Amino acid sequence: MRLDNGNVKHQHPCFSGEAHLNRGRIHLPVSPACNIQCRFCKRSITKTGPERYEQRPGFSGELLRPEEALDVVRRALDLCPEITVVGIAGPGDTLATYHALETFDRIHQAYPELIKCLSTNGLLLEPYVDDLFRVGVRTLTVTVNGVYPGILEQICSQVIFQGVRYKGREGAALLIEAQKRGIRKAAARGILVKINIVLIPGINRDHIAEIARTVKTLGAGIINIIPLIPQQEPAAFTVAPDCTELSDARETAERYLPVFRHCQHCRADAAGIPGQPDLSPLLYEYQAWEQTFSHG
Ligand code: CLF
Ligand code: SF4
Repeated sequence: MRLDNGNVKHQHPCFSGEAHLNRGRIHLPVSPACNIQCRFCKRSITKTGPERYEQRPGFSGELLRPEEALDVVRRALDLCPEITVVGIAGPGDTLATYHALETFDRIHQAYPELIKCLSTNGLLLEPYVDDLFRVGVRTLTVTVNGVYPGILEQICSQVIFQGVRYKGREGAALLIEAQKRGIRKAAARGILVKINIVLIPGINRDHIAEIARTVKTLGAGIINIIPLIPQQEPAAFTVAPDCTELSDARETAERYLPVFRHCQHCRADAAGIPGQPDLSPLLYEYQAWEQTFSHG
């Protein structure tokens, strides 16, 4: 099957309202580290047994290794032949380490017909667009929670770029500009770009129109608004948006771009048709990630 844009959209459960009912995805949790710190992010890995490891930006731990991924995909396709998409969405940032690119390279050689889908915070997207295209990535998600540094600094506390730590507004500005360059280049390369926005009441609720307008000018094709999954702390992140806030945000974004409304807030190791029983317990030895935040 040749994967042109129309075909990709039609076959992808997260880019088409139709396909989400009958097409599946397998997430490969190969990306251990992150290069920014979102204030709401709490990644953790729990192996069976008493061990428990917290993950923070820059921390690297062993998850699924790129060389193990092909076997997981083979088994997933046996269990669920409706799978059309191989996604890498975490649990850290997918471009903070080389693991996602290496994994896609292996999968693309064995299964060129499967759609490769990457989700990233976008900090390192621009320099990797050509490499991503080469290893078969045709759909991409970038999480854009703010396009003004004064707003994004309330959500993202620091950015680590080329070995230097940037805090507060300086880091936020750097991330915004990197995301813009990356989205523009990816869209121009022919990759379908979805924008995820984590809706955080009190911080970016009134900023949705500006985000949507900005990403549309960069070439993004669809928006997915993800309600914040409330955390214990800090205080600004303890309250999830209610149904009205979510619905208003979607309507606002829809003035600029189509909005995907079937998101299942998948974990980094989700498998199967979204909304149907998750197959990951049959594929992975351990259940690795808490349902805290999805990069999908
Ligand atoms: Fe995975 Fe995300 Fe690709 Fe889909 S999920 S990397 S675009 S293959 Fe889909 Fe899951 Fe929602 Fe994401 S339902 S969290 S939108
Ligand atoms: Fe990194 Fe994603 Fe967590 Fe943000 S939400 S700190 S991008 S892993």
